[in-house]
Amino acid sequence: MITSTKIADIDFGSYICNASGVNDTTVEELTQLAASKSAAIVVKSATIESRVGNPEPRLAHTDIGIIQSMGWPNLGYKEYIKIVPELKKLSNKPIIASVAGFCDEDYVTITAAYQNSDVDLIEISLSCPNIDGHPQAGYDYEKAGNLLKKLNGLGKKPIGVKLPPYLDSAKQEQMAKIITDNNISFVTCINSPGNALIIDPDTEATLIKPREGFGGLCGEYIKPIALGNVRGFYNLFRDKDISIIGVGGISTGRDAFEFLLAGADAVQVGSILEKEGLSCLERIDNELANIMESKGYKTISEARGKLKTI
Ligand code: RRO
Repeated sequence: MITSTKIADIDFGSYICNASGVNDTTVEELTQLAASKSAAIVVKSATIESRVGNPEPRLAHTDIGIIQSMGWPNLGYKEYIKIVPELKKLSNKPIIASVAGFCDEDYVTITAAYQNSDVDLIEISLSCPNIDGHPQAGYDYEKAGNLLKKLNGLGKKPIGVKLPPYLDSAKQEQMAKIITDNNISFVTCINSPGNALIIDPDTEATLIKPREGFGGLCGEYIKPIALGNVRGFYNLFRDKDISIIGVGGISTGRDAFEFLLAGADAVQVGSILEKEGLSCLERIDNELANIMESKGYKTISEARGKLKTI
């Protein structure tokens, strides 16, 4: 496949996979992902215990995206580890586990368990925006550095970090240093910008119930911020062996190609997957392949990062 790629030296058969949190929470959804054209199976961020998440309505669509405050609904890491061998029987796609937690000990326990499981890559979420009293570690450099130090050396599987958006290049540089100091193999950026608020002027109300309507913003709203973050890390990691997964507002092959030019090794899709269903994975990958062919690019690495400035 012209769109095949690698993340942390692991082969991905195509460029597009699901974003954590979409169609990846229940056993049924993960089984569907295994049968889909997703390049990988990204599993919902797991906590120590299962969680039902925030009260509904907790996700709402607008014309250009989504606001959500899911609140970490998940089956708990042990359930995910149990079903991984089954998923591996159904497909040979890489499996990306996502780790969440309320304290460093949670992260250590879950990461160590995933290191001893059949997953292929482990993504540490430093960026869930929707839990009251649980600030995002991606904005607390000391906390993030200490945590990543503890996760280093728990096993041989590549560790990545899922990052919040940085709106200041100095802040991004600080995080890049923590990443390079701690043996991190890939970054996934960006998680939903938090504390967004969408108001319906007709009803004079918020669109979602939890946290008085505040939530994570997804979809077209955030694409330029995601692209800026991908490009920023691409520039900061030019001489490093760190892969970049882009996520934020990708719904067409054209969007994916923009992320490729910015420097993404692969991309994840969330809002469009929520809206269109699993068929979008193949559609976007085919659209990307057509654009690459029409421009004479034969591989992802030929086009990666080739953004021109004017
Ligand atoms: O479940 C969520 O509310 C959630 C998570 Br864990 C995350 O990482 N990002 C997000 O926007 N929502």
